[in-house]
Amino acid sequence: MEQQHAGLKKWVDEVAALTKPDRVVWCDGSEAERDRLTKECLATGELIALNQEKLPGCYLHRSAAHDVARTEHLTFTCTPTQEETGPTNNWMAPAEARAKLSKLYDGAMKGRTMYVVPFLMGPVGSSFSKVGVEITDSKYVVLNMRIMTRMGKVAMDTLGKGGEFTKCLHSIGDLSPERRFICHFPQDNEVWSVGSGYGGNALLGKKCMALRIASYLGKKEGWLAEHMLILGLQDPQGKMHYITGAFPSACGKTNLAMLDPPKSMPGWKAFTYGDDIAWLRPGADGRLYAVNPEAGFFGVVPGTGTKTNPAAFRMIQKNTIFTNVALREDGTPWWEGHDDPPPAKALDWQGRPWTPESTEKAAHPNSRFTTPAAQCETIAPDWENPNGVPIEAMLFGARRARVVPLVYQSRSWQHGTFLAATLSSETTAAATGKVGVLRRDPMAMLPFVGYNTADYWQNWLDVGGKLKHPPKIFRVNWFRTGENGKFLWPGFGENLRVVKWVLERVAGHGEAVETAIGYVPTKNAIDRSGIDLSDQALEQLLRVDLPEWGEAIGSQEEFFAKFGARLPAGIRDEHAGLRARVTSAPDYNVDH
Ligand code: GTP
Ligand code: SPV
Ligand code: MN
Repeated sequence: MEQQHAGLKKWVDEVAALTKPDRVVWCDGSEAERDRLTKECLATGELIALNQEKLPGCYLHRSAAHDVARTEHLTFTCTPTQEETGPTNNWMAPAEARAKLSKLYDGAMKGRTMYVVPFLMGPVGSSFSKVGVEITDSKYVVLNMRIMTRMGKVAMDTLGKGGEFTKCLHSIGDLSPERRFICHFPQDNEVWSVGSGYGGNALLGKKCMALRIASYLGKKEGWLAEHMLILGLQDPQGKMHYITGAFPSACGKTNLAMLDPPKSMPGWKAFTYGDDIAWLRPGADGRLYAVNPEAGFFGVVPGTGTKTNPAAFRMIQKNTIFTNVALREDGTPWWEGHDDPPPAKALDWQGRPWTPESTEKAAHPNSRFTTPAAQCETIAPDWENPNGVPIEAMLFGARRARVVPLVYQSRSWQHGTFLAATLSSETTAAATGKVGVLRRDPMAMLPFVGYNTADYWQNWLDVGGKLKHPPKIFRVNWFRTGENGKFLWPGFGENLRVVKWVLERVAGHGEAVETAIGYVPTKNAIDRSGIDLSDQALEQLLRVDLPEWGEAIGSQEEFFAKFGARLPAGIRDEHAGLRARVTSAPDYNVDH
């Protein structure tokens, strides 16, 4: 490919001088290039061919056993001052980070090929879109980036001779967590990652650029980069509605994005726009418009079956890279939650013999598929619309076994921003660390805000201030459990019942009671036709337990205190307002 961009060429030369690869290859994104790299990966064992008759174009990758999820404790924001990074991110001084990582990059690509991967985040020709260039020594990363982004020539054409781009430098290094760092330099529009080949640590267009760097650019330029799915819904009258959903990792974005309307709700149709990231900008008409910057899905495999997510299950039968799933004797993959029962014999995600008697899981809980968005049967016909789609409602969801009702509506954009800022969830396998621990995860962005989260909240308030028709903001919780520890709500396609109420509220009807925390649906407002959900279960799902909320307010206060004077007044006011409403509610002490 012709290298016309002097700044890009200079950077590539500098990196090559430091990392000392045997050769440098500029990627054009062509099918021939994909086929060549795939062949090389098959030869080295980086990829294992799956049964090509049953699953054309599908391959398995087994990662290093200790490199299977994002490593948040090794992820840093490198702003000139620690104050700019804030209390919820790890900070490293830029000079220190550059010195430390330069040592790790020095000679790291000896004997290897260095790939230069230009990529475009966002639709071609869209004012939302941004160019990045990833330099990597991993063919697996190149093949994944080719699916997840618009890669190669199209990005170079968009970049032109002098365009801006995010510099994304990646080397797998020796894969040791001791020498693993994912560093962001927002002021320099740059990411340096070393020591991991896993998804969010290595596919730098995704979390590193499209969330951490983009959230910083959004602050500067007046827009939002969010960890959100984008879903279009056609109602039985034929009208289209657009919503987003922000849920922490492994909390249901891909599933909701490919929602399968239940048979008992005829006339509804769902269209997928995005499953993980949304870039949102105020439009000239005062509405908020969303585009999906990605071109593929990097989805959680376990739990994907025709009963839960049929569109995803069918989507991953071709042109898919599977990472860390189990392998059956006939060369097809298997995982917990697959349509087929557990195989009598298989190789687990590390390639070790596995039988149903094994105590360990066959697939890693954070095993993933990488698949082109275009081959999803629910993909919206206009998913690459350069103008994006106007958002009516935003859902914030998380795993909460207790306290948080199935759904409630905030009172305003400011209250909704507060509600999102206080989101908390039980941790999952998508990041290393203990699973099931409750933590605050504002906007589902805790690990992805690229600067001080207090300033990020101010940007939310500022962007909302520019909107004549701001989206309505809702909290949802598919994960509330009953006394037996089982989920009370059927979830998956049935989540449409909640979304239906959300859209009714947006339209100005939809019955609700005003509570201290916001508007909660009346029991009759949730459509239960065709499902077996008792009055009692629904009451439990919708219950607002004020003493429990009293405790939550205390924990919110502790969280907000970390931000000191930087906490926006709008957030402080909403917190005080909630406290006043909860403690003055007539039945506050009833359960004490
Ligand atoms: P990331 O890709 O990590 O950002 O995850 P995600 O938010 O896209 O989550 P995903 O849709 O992949 O779901 C993660 C897990 O939650 C899967 O095991 C799903 O089966 C499960 N899940 C998703 N939706 C629901 C639901 O409505 N109810 C229940 N009980 N489980 C769900
Ligand atoms: C997530 O963890 O939210 C993901 C997977 O979507 S990763 O790309 O690793 O961030
Ligand atoms: Mn995600």
